[in-house]
Amino acid sequence: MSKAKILLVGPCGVGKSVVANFLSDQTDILNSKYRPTIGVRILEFETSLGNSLNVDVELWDCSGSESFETCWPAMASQADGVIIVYDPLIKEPSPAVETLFNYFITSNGLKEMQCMLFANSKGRESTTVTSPLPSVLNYEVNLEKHPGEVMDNFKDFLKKVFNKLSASQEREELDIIN
Ligand SMILES: Nc1nc2c(ncn2[C@@H]2O[C@H](COP(=O)(O)OP(=O)(O)OP(=O)(O)O)[C@@H](O)[C@H]2O)c(=O)[nH]1
Ligand SMILES: [Mg+2]
Repeated sequence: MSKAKILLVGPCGVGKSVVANFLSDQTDILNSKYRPTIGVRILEFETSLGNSLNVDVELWDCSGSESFETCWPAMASQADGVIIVYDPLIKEPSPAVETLFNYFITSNGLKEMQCMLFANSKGRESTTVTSPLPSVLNYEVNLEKHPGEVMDNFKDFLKKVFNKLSASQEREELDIIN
């Protein structure tokens, strides 16, 4: 069974740790008080993608604080997929979604399909938002009202990431034979 390293990145306080806890099946996620992540938290779990396909996920819940930008190279290294979480009600987030995309995707040699945006308005009313990166998958996250959708979007994303991983692996195997 293969394993994918998936990053959750985005500004401080946008809900990355809450989303990480939800995706890794931890309970009581919305009642906790804000505890900024120090550096990074790595959550390892197995999840089912249907058709008796189980995969291992290493979910890196990264701090959004500038003081941990020195950790970005270690976070980015060998990443297979990146979820950028942002608050659609904040006009000029820091770091900007574009900055994160450029660093963790473009400069990191990943393809656009290895990235997904989560617009998390944290249960507040949000008017439909324009995506900061129109060509990248962008989902509105509402863990309070539609948790199932968040999980479905995550699993669809994982399917794409694992398809890409197995295609690369097959190519490497063919290169060895030829
Ligand atoms: N009500 C509600 N609160 C949320 C939701 N998502 C996040 N929060 C709250 O927002 C605060 C920040 O959430 P975190 O998940 O810790 O934020 P973070 O992005 O991990 O922040 P850093 O670790 O500092 O980068 C916490 O108090 C959460 O409980 C949500 O969907 N609904
Ligand atoms: Mg956090």
